[in-house]
Amino acid sequence: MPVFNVAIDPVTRLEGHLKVDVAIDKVNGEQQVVDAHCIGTLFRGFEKLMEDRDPRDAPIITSRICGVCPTSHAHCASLTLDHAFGVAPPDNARILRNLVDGACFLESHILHFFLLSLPDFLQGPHKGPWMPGWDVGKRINKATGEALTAGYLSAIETRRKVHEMGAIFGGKLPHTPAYIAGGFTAVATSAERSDFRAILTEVTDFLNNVQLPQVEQVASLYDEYFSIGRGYANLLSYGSLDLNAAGTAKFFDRGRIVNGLGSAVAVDLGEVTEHVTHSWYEDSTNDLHPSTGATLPQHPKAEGYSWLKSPRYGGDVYEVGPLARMWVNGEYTNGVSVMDRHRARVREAILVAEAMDGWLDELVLQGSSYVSPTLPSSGTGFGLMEAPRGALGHWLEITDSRISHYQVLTPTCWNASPRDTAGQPGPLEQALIGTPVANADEPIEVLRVVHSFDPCMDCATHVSRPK
Ligand code: NFE
Repeated sequence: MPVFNVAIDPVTRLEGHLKVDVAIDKVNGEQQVVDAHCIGTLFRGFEKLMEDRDPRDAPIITSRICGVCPTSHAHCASLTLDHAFGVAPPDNARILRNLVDGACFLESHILHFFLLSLPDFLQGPHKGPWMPGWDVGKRINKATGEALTAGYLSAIETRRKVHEMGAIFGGKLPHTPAYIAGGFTAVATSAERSDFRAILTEVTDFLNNVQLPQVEQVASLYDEYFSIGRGYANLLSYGSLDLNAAGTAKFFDRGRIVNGLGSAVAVDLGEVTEHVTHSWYEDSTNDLHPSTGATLPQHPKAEGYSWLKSPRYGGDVYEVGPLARMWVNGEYTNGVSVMDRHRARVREAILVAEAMDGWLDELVLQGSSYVSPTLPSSGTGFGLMEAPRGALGHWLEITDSRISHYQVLTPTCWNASPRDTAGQPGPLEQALIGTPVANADEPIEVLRVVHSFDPCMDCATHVSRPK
């Protein structure tokens, strides 16, 4: 039986540009993916353009990395600056930062299920944006399909409202200017809090009564996807969203799950390094911790096949994202698969929305949310948190009051990474291997696995080669 080599380039319904190469062959009589390569086709380069700039610009510039999680990058950069400047913002800043970050989670998780993933399972109306598409393997009947299509349409409107909610304190969305070193620019009023809560109530209702049941409906109709797309089942969360001024309690805990087993174990941040053996970067920069990491492009390169580096923890491969967070927090431990990622993601959105309602109560109206920091002539800092797609880190070094070094390690760099120096496939590559494929000409099963990770290649890579 011949091996089919299929390149999906670009994979649509994700942010940025991802190419997936899969080899498809029969194993024990079943046609399936036997090998996979994930290729980030663009160079991001933000680390280079951050050099020699005023450190205080970091939240504004890094938020342009992505149009889906700019809030995450602005928040992460603000935490990085607070650390480097040695400044402790007022507690109200923590709450405001969390509320706008929460809005980012909600809009991202609504976008992901309805607009990016649902068309893999549902044949919608025969017009754009549903067509052109692979009209194979769809098993949803007319009545259910109409209900899901109605959910899709209301998701678009709900997502707009979430942006309006985030903009109440964030200034504007998606690229909120409110995150700054030393705090947050907004001072909350009673009217703003009421407006925010009114939208939040509506969105929470949508999550509970539309998105959750519709995710469950799709999961029940495609239940073989509870055993497809497992991968290594190593899960990592940095933890995020401080619940007190000292940062000793977090809404998302920090931890690791090893091989889908047991409860969370500790994270030693020194164990995070980035491999570049199969990435288009100079080998002299291989296996460095992000605090000393370098971004030295080398293209072409004999063993290279992606612009993404390969982050590893203690040399092992880890998946990040909602399933990792929910498992580490003990909120979802059903399994590691395509459908478990979808189910964990919507449950996480509901937990975030419920928590946001409580954070609104904690706001001190008209309270200060900023202290003016002093720009040091030299120093280092880092920020570690959770973006909607998983663990996010920024690392900064300041020399002569300018940025001398900046590194950004995004969630999709973890999930869509290429092989590492030991030859281990990245999380998504490994999850694809073994995926049954009915029709090698239209391997929609591959898309279902890819989309379950909600990749964002904008966050992972950015600038195109001139040629
Ligand atoms: Ni561009 Fe992002 C998130 C970050 S990355 S969407 O969430 O950081 O994978």
